[in-house]
Amino acid sequence: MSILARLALAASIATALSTPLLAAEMTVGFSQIGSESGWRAAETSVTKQQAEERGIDLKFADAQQKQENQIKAIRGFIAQGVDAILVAPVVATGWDDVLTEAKEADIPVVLLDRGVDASEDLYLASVASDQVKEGRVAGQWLVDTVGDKECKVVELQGTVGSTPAINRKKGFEEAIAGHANITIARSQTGDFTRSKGKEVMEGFIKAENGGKDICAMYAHNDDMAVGAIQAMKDAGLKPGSDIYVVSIDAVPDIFAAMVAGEANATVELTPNMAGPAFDVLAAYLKDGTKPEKFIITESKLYTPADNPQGEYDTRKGLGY
Ligand code: GZL
Repeated sequence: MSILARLALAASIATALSTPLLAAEMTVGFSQIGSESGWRAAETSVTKQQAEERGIDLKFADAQQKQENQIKAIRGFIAQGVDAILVAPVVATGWDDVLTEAKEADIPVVLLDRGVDASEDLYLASVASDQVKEGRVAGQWLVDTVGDKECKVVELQGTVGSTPAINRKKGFEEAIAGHANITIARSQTGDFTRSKGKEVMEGFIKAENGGKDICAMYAHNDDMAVGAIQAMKDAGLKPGSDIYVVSIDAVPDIFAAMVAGEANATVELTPNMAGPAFDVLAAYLKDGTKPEKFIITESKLYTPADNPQGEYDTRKGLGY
């Protein structure tokens, strides 16, 4: 081998050794909450597909909605020495210790779709929607729809202590404040699931004169709304007309309900939080590029005027 060839080979070996990780060599641990809703299932499938497209080795852990399982999974990822960790934190509190352990192991963490009550220096970035805005958009739709008509609202809250449940409630209340004709008469958690949403709505209907006194149902996600719609129909009520139905996520089944005249409004939440997360992690691991701390995804209102059949057809194949 000529001297020149040897020099070129040595240079390429030196570069390869000095070049930090590229996305293709990233191993990422993902602590996912569970599969409580259609949206969550879509987020999981989109995350796996985004990882595959980037050649990322994804270690997936489903916590079945239990924070202790998430903490255990994160400790496992740290022990494995992954390059980075994604976490969708089921509730806002109780993360300081495990996030500190990840930081001390020099493993960057990106939060997906929910937030934590912990110091911002314990995670590299958060990819989530503006959940207060989602609640405000839902509330504003109701204000615009009922005008000055008396409207008693029942509310199905998300998982107790989760940032979407806290923030979506806050945003909705902000939107209806100053409209004394719109009041939240009953509010209870349905834990983001269809079955619990149906069960809680059955209780609301019983407590409110067979549902005749209820003007609107606001659910923090579409899955609880779909469960509530079933409860209304079982009670001989017409969801979407006797009782307005407004919720959040924009999953296919809420568009199917709109086509059937049984739902009135939803606020979109993209299931692709992982794409932006992988991008900031690749840049950070490559050369230490620090991303924006909070990457905010869009929140768009959809109603039956927005081609619900087309929206259903488009979304159905996305892993919901
Ligand atoms: C919100 C996300 C919520 C979805 C629900 O960002 O955390 O969790 O709205 C899911 O469908 O259960």
